[in-house]
This record gives sequence, structure tokens and C-alpha cells, in this order.
Amino acid sequence: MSLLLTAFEPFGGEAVNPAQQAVESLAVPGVQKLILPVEYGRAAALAIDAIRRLSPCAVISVGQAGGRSGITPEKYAVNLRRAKAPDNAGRVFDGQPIVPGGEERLESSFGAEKIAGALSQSGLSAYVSESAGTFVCNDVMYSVLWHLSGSKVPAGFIHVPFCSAQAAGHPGAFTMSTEEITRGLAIAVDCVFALLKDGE
Ligand code: PCA
Repeated sequence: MSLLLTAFEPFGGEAVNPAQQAVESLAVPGVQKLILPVEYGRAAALAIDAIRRLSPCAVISVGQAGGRSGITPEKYAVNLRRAKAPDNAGRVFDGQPIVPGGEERLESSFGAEKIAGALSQSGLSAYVSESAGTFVCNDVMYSVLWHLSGSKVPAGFIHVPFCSAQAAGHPGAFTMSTEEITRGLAIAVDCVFALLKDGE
């Protein structure tokens, strides 16, 4: 059984998505990768399809949150779609639920604190985030946690900051090299494998 690691295509006019670049360059055994479109509903459906098909031992989804000053494992997803920016299919939501009647908030189950701690210890800027936003990343995080609720499969979301290649377009913003982000994801994957081992 392998761990499912998802990331996203570029969005918001950016040429790259460092989440995609880091996931694609990560070379660790036991990981299956999936790059998702930045589209409400469709991204989540593709992730859930992959979960049904692959029965992964754990799921980590990764996306970009430009402006963050480190790698941020997310603690909560909320049952809400709301963003001024359109998704890559041109759709805008202004306050609709992801799962009508679903719980308001779901908590990640992949050990956000442990991951942030391990990242910091390795010298990477990292902290736990309490909000994954209300755009497509939150949509995937909420939908995957909802799908897996009641199962023993740990899941969660990690937002990564701008990468160095995006620095010119965002003067003054915090950036990390793609290599550092990739190293961070390798650490996160290790933490989740350790969590699974502890639970055996
Ligand atoms: N970040 C966006 C969607 C895709 C991505 O990488 C978000 O934070 O919702």
C-alpha cells in the first residue's frame, strides 16, 4: 500500500505551482503522485477516485499559499467555497457549502503539529496553519477528509510558500527554493509513515 501525494497545476496567472514541482521531483519509495486541476469539485472528485482505486495508506495533498512564510501543515478544513478569484474553469463561489449538510469543520488526521515540528527541526521555516482558506485547496482537503471520515487512513493538507522562481513577480514576499520545499515534503511523508508505524 502506498501513500497518495497530490498537488495542483498552476493557477492565478502563475507560470508554475511549486507544490506541483516539489511533488514531481520528490523521489521517495512508497508514494503515488497525482496532479489535480485547480477546479472546485473536479479536483476533489479526482482525488477521491484515486483513493478508491489505490486504497492508499495515507493521503497528503499539497498546494501553494503565496504569502505564507514557511511550509504550513493545515489543521482544519471548512465546509465552504468562497473566493473572489475564479478557479481555472472560471467559476466563482461566494459562500456555498462543499458538502450540503456536512460538518462545518474537519480536522486533519496526519499529525500537523508533528510535521511542522520535524520541518522546523530540520531548519526549514514551518508552522501549523489553522485555515486552509476557502478556495480549491480547502475544497480538496475537506472532501478528502469527509470521504475518509470513519476510516483509519490519515490525511491532511500542506500549503507551501512562493518558490524562488516566483520571487520577481512578488517583490518582498517570502520564498523558498523548490529543493527546500521538496525536502520539506520528504520530511512530511516520513512523519506520516512513522505515524502509521506507531499505530500498528
Ligand atoms: N493553491 C490554491 C489552489 C491551488 C493551489 O495550489 C489554494 O490555496 O486554494
